[in-house]
Amino acid sequence: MMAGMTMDTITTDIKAAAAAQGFDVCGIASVQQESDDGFGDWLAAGYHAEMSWLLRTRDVRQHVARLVPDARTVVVLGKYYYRADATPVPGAPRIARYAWSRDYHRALAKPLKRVTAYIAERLPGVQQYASVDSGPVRERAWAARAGVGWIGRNGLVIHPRFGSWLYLAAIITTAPLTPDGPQPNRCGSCRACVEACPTRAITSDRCVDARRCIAYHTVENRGEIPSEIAQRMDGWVFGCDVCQEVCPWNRPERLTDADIIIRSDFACLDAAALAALSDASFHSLFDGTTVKRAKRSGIVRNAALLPGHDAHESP
Ligand code: B12
Ligand code: SF4
Ligand code: SF4
Repeated sequence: MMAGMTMDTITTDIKAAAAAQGFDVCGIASVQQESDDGFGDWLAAGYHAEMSWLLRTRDVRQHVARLVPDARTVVVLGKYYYRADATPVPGAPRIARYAWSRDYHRALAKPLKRVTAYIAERLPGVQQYASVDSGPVRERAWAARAGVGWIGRNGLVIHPRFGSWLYLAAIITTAPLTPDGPQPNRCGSCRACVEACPTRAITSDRCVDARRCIAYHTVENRGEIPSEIAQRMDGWVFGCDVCQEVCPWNRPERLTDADIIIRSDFACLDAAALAALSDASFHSLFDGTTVKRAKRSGIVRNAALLPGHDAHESP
């Protein structure tokens, strides 16, 4: 470290570097804040459904030091993605807002790498692990500890300005950066998300049972969708935004449009065409987007369940 340079200054510079890379929020948590916040109980209850990778990586998710020995802080970054025009025409199949732009895993990879490199440049010798979504890092819990927002009743991190429309990424680092404090929970007496969830998947405050969640079934479930869920899919073919759309912190009138390019053709998808999607059309429509995660078979299965489609009427 250069003489006279305090950790506060370096922390401020890292936040500026994150902003320069296009991240809308950046908060820092001390690893000392790591605690048992119910993750183990969530797994023990079977709420992870068939996502066995969550069970397999349980230990490392609960102890960041398994990824980076001597880790001192976790830098949490958020990228805002709300766009008013990412709204399907009435009756068209619905794709969740987070999937209307370029796959965020890819879009954020380089900016994240640059912020990680910047930390190493300022503090040579630091050990770090960076991840967007797919690494064994509990991004929401760390975002809350880093003061990026609070965890709402729907389980999502809510930022006072951006609502819950944020992709999250995290850098675990041995750098002893200056931590931010957590934010107060501002859900108050509101229960809009709990009441609006079509499948009653929010079982208690901040706790979502993936076995009942439309986002799980449309994206991660590789088998059959249980009929009690299939009947309540509400037009979703990839993900689900109901518990976000009803949240007062996500009201369109309090939000501005994010500076991202979206797939405006996702506004008028056709259920019958999706249910009959060939391999080639699946690739031309969804390559480069997060929708690829569901695979062609998943999209075809989901679209076939939509109202008005023959498969939906069959017993
Ligand atoms: C598995 C997973 C899912 C699963 C399970 C969802 C779930 N509720 O956990 C499924 C497929 C259903 C899913 C759905 C969605 N997901 Co998801 N998902 C993940 C993933 C990969 C791991 C999450 C996980 O470990 N879950 C297990 C829970 C128990 O643990 P946790 O999230 O670490 O934290 C919980 C505890 O910390 C607890 N908690 C903390 N403090 C306290 C205190 C008390 C007292 C209590 C009781 C609880 C508590 O609350 C947290 C939320 O439940 C993360 C990425 C990542 N690497 O973290 C993305 C992630 C959480 N998902 C994300 C998104 C955007 C979604 C969807 C909105 C996508 C969509 N539109 O369809 C939905 C929302 C569903 C919902 N309401 O949760 C974002 C969230 C962004 C945000 N602003 O919060 C993440 C962070 C991905 C990313 N990098 O941006 N997801
Ligand atoms: S994503 Fe949809 S199904 Fe899942 S908890 Fe939210 S509203 Fe319920
Ligand atoms: S809808 Fe209400 S209870 Fe649910 S997350 Fe938003 S403010 Fe909290």
